[in-house]
Amino acid sequence: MEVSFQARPINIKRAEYLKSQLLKSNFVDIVCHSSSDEDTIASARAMKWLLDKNNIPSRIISDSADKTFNYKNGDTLDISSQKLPNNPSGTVLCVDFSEYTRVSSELKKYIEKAKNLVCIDHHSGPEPILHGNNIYVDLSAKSCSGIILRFFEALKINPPEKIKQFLYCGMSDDLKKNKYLEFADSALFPAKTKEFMQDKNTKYLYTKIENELPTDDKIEVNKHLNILMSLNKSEKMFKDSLPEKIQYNSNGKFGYVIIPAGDEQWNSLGGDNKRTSAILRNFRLSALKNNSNLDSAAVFYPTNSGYRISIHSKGNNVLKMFEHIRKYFPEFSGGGHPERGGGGNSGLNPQECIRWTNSVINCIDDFYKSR
Ligand SMILES: [Mn+2]
Repeated sequence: MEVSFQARPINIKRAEYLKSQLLKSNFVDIVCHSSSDEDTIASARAMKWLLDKNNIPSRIISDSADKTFNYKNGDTLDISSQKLPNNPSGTVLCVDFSEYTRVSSELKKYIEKAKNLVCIDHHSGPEPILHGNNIYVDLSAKSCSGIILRFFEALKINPPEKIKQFLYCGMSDDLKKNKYLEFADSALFPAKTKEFMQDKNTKYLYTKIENELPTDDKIEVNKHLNILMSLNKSEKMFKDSLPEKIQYNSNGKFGYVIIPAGDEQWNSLGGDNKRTSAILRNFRLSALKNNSNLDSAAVFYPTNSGYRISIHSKGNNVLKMFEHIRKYFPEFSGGGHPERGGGGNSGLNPQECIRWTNSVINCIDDFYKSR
């Protein structure tokens, strides 16, 4: 048996082998990676459906699954890893990850004790969970949901509409992260990029599931993924208020908005969460797009544990900027990518937040003065 499991049409023997590994046990723990995203959750739900169909009890385990995944009312995850028993009673199936750095140390210990292990994934990493026939990794696949679709296809299994909708959601979200799909603020359907059109397997699979799903199902998923399209009245007001609050450094290269600790509007929106961070990200990107003199745009805002800056830079200066800040302000912790990043501080009182913010702003101003 070959090790690799392609998102291309799957050899029936390989698919049957995987299925037999899952069905031979009397219980399956389906494990998602930490910071569970749509793809790992959709993959887990589709596999749980298959196990249910074959009368094998199972449950979905996640270190950290946001409740926002439940765009279908009443559809919740089975269990969190905090409630785990000491030992897995049957098979452990890892979806959308296949190495230990993707889970907490508690979950790692749990997985290590499994009598039978299966992994389905499209990533590779430094600490593989297993080697051999039971690990199916296809690095060419753009989502684990896509691999699961191929798996069902090989076995001639036609999942119900609800499962297809989950898989469509998992695929769309990973394709968005890969820049294969682009969501415009107000469009009901994402645009397909050149990269998407050139990837034969992705194009085939995504088009297939698109054709099989009713329009309403697809719109529901897209609204869920495209947060800016489904803003409520107060979220919209907040979004519209941000450009008015922008301040600039001395040469206008750096634009920023400060949301003070204890800000009422911010707190009424639930503080730092998936929805507010989508709004802040949109503000930074539009500010950069609309002002050609601006090199970077940032927001300072309170989080659950402290205070934070999130920043985007057109000239890919984020990491250089952070390095510069640390020269004068060594306790600043920040990281990310050249084009976007963030840094934060925990346990500050409001007075300290102001001081922290001013220090960061002064350092960034100094960074731009020298350029
Ligand atoms: Mn994935």
